[in-house]
Amino acid sequence: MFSRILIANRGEIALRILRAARELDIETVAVYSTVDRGAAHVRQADHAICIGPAVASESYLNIPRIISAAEIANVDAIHPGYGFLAENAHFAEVCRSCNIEFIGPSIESMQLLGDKVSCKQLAIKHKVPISPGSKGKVETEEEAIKIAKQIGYPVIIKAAAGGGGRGMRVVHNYMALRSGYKAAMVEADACFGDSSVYVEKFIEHARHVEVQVLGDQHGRLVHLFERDCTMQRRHQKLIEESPCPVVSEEERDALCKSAVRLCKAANYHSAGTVEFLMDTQTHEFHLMEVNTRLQVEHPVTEMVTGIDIVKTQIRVAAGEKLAFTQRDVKIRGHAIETRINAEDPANGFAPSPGRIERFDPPGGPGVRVDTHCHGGYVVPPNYDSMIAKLIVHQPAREEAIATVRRALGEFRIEPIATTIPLHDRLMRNGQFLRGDVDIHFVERLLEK
Ligand code: MV4
Repeated sequence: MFSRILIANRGEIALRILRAARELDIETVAVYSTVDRGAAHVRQADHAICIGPAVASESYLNIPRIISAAEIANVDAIHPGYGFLAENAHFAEVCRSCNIEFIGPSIESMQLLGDKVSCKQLAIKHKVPISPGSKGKVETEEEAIKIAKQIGYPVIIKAAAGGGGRGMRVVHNYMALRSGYKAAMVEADACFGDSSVYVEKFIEHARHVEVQVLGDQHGRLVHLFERDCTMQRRHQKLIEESPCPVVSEEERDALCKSAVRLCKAANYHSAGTVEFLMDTQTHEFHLMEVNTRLQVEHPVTEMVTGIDIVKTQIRVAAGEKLAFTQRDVKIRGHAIETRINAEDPANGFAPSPGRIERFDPPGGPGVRVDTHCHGGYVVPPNYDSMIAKLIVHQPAREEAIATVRRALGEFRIEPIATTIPLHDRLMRNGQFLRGDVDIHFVERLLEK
């Protein structure tokens, strides 16, 4: 096992990783920007190194500074958390060249699955359901038009190097495709330094359902069932739950098996997530992308399976074998996560950084709060606005929703604006309660 690891992140996830490391008896090294000098992850780590100013490009995203800290602290491994450098194959390469273990998948899997075109080609080869469209990247406007004619409008143009909703555009007809195709390529080149795009049928009414996987470096890979992340706004998830309230046992089995097939084909190890769109009318699944990292919403899966994903991720990175098989993984009850952001839902979700005078998290049966905040904490304006995750676990969905409502009522965060009132509203919404939502639901509700 590792003796010492560096956590290349901040906020709640830095604390989450620190806790996992401590339970594994691994020393922790925190890194921080000047604005985070008093942060909980800095105070709680065994060692802490300042890596630069608040601006992420000069601290948490700065590879030379993080590697320098890792060398000075003489760590065995780096955990990147999520965001920042977590899906950066170049960073994993630098770690390898410095003899530091990157706690994540191999560089090769990150590259193969990170490129949406090669990921989709692998999916086709292994009979993982996809949306009909181009076989690979689309090189010319004529080709895009030909494919759109075959599959029918609307179609979606996606950047091969995109992901998480960046670098895509939906077109509803021939004229929009003619003007959109070049623009999509120019945009992809500007955003990702890669102009490759591909085209597929746009699924108009869909849910976001994703499968958590965990693999070791000895060829074992299991799934931890699915999460439903349909409740989102502008590609930012708001609520995640497990299991998905609308998939049948047969659908679940097929979905999870296809995620395992794809990841095994990519020689995947570590924690990963295969995202699918589920057509709300036909219940057909279509691969969206693979996230080669630990995700924000991993706790809902931890609650329903009882598996500590972060500890497992560290163990397999150190070369250990998975200590459980697929048969050992069971869904126990229902878990829901609500993301509490320092944003004002009543004012267009404007960021609401600043000093939190009062921070009283909820407690009691079935409640877990993952946060780095406390009374007196100042939310800096420089990073992601998520300040806490409220996760509940109960035997059934209805009870879980009741617990979320109860816990939201206990949660006091003052005086900054947060997404708590929005969550309270969503947890009483009839369509959400019935499972009658799609990925556009929240935006449509807020328009009203
Ligand atoms: C799609 C899609 C519909 N059809 N692909 C969004 C993020 C990235 N993972 C891919 N995404 C989507 N891909 C096909 N073939 C719908 C989405 C999508 C979405 C699209 C427009 C507006 C909001 C959306 C929210 C989630 C997913």
